[in-house]
Amino acid sequence: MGFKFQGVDFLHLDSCFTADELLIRKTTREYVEDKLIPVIEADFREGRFPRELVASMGEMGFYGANLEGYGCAGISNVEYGLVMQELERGDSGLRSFVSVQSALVMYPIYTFGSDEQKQQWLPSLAAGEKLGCFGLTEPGFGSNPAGMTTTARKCGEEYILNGEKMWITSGSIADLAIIWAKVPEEGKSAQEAQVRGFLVETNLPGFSTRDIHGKWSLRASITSTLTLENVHIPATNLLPGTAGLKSPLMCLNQARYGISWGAIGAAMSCYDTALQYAGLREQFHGQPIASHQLVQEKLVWMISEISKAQLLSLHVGRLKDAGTVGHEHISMAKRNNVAMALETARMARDILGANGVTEDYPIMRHMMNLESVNTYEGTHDIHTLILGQKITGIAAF
Ligand code: TGC
Ligand code: FAD
Repeated sequence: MGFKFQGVDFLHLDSCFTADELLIRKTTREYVEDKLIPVIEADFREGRFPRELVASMGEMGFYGANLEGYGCAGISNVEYGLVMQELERGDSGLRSFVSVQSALVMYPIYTFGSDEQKQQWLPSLAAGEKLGCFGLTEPGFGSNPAGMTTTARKCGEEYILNGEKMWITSGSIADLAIIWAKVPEEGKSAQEAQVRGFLVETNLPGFSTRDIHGKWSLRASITSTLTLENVHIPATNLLPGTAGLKSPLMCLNQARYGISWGAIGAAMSCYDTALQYAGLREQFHGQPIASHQLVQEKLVWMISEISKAQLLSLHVGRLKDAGTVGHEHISMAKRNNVAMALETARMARDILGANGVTEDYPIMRHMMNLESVNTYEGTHDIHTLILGQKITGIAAF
């Protein structure tokens, strides 16, 4: 069941996109329609990541698409955003997989890595031959990663890593983990230890993973705990450009930017489903429910908020392409658009009545996914505080 997606462009925003941007959106939309939509409900129900799509997404050029060289597509940030929008119109889990591979694994290698590290890893990550994960969060440190307890101790020509990372997307299928750890120094306290990033191959002795089961959200995505017990890595696996918490936060900016577009995709799917359903479903006097004022009010709220979110992400994307975006702009887009998408999903579910709670329609799946999206990459409230700090000058964390 379900409806064929019609696209959502109330404000004629397509006139603001270039021909290339529209082409990239079209080909990604067709990919999602062809490859993901037919399998996603079953995969979500079974808690299965559609791994068979990994290679074809590499061929499509989705991984690290807004990076230049090393086999990456080299598209603009707006084009990359449209890819994220279309993927998440299918499912947040697939967008999350591509986000992690691109923004949280390839971006740090591209930005902080040595030439050798880039040559070694980026082409195979771009092709999807190698998979990566990003280990920042720990069991005791989610919103406050500065408190992390994972350490990397320098010992001759090696670092030895110890610690635990939790809630790590793609953890157990990754060939490579980007691990953020504190590097203790002689004569300095643990608090003074600097956070740095490391390339950790997941087949090394002492590295193990355990998948987290029982999620009612992002069921088509793998989430794992990573344990590092005396993992020895060559000193050359340090990402040399990393220096302090700012480095992983720079990676989060890339991922949060993509999420701001992805959330629009999920909202578009919910709105479009509700609109089509409301035109067909009849109640009272043989009239479609779309003829009732209260139903129209919900649809109008949704299309207004989606249109505002589209404008916000497009503008932030243009700023990012111009090199003038601030991380607070990205926080505003992530915070606003995910909250908007969650509310849209809830209203759309309401319009479908009882049918809305079934897997015959994508709405409930999007709603459950968006609960995670609201929490990861900085919770809604953490982004409130980031924005509050920016406008008042006072940190209220
Ligand atoms: P604070 O003292 O504010 O900042 C430390 C240094 O970093 C700078 N900075 C940033 N730089 C770049 N981008 C940003 N977004 C930045 N935010 C801050 C800051 O200027 C400072 O620089 P410097 O030169 O003075 O050293 O740090 P804090 O410890 O007070 O923390 C601030 C806070 C709370 C905003 C930060 O910790 C935070 O964002 N927490 C949320 C954690 C989070 O988002 N985790 C995400 C984990 S990954 C994930 O969820 C993947 S989900 C899968 C998917 O993406 O699909
Ligand atoms: P907490 O930090 O414990 O927050 C709980 C509540 O307290 C929230 O409402 C929060 O807003 C509030 N709160 C916290 N501090 C404050 C404050 N100062 N003021 C007001 N309110 C506050 N992490 C990775 O590193 N890599 C990944 O790949 C990754 N993938 C994920 C995939 C999924 C499906 C999920 C659910 C999470 C993933 N995460 C990942 C972890 C994610 O980034 C964290 O869940 C997130 O940062 C929040 O941390 P927490 O869950 O520990 O919540």
